[in-house]
Amino acid sequence: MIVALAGGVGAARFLQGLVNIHREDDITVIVNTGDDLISYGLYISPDTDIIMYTLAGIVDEKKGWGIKGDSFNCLEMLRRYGSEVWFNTGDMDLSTHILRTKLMKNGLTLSECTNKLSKLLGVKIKIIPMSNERVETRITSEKGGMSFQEYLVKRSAKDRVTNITFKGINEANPAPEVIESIMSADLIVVCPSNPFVSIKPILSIKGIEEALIKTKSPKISITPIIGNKPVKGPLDKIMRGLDLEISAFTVANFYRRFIDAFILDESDQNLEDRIVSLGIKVHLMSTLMRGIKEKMQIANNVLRIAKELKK
Ligand code: FO1
Repeated sequence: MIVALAGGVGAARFLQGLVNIHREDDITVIVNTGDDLISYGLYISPDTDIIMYTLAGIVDEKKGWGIKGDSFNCLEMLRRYGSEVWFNTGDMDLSTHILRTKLMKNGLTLSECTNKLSKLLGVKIKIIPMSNERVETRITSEKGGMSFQEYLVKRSAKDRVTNITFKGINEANPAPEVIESIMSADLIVVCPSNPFVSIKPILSIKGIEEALIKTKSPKISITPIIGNKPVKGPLDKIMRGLDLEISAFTVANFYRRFIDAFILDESDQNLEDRIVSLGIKVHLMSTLMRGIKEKMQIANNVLRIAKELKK
């Protein structure tokens, strides 16, 4: 079983390549839910939905989130009613949130809802939210505290981030099967996601990082940064705010407690020695994933490196 730790768009792109070269029913994805929000009473789980829509082949590829061809009539009507609308949920996308919220109200856990929704969309890989308890990523900035989506979407990531916290993290338990899948995995992949807002919440839930350290399987991470630019999202802004060096080295260093190998972009060869000095094997390659061929190539490389690590 391949187990992937995942955020949103970057992870979904890698997984799209992986499902083309490996049996879908042998892949489990543990997804960040710190970005989840409640909007107009609906429970929205953006990273889960991005992965689910991408693997179901219905994602809006250009944006990386939402459903292709979606309309926004409901939001337009809400605006007409004078509501402040900033989180862009399309009409078709809304049906996912309506159904999830209804199922949760009927007593299903977030994992049960995710399982049901992804099955209904024909997704065969197992998608597990990191926890069934609510964890909320909070951004502290010069403008005060806010949720992650307020920071990213409402305020366009323009505020200097001074701290990131995860509300509810100490009370949260790993969702069923999270620890079991990590411990029995043949390979763990840390997807090219934001380490500080997408992967850190997963690692911060009790028992998860310890399981990653303990498990015997090879653990490989793929860089989300090329040069000093993230492939997607506000990672550079967040790192600048936190006074961190904006480079793949910082990412590798952040995962050093458990990863065996790090996939570094070939243009960042100058960082290789520093990462190797952390005790991590480095593999250089092109990491940009535009088309399906590039996504499959990275996935193939990950499987090849895993085999080498097992020797
Ligand atoms: N990202 C945006 O930048 N603007 C949006 O209005 C927005 C809406 C949205 C709706 C549903 C969904 O599943 C994702 C959505 N995203 C939007 C993406 C999301 O905010 C982030 O990309 C992830 O949380 C980070 O992984």
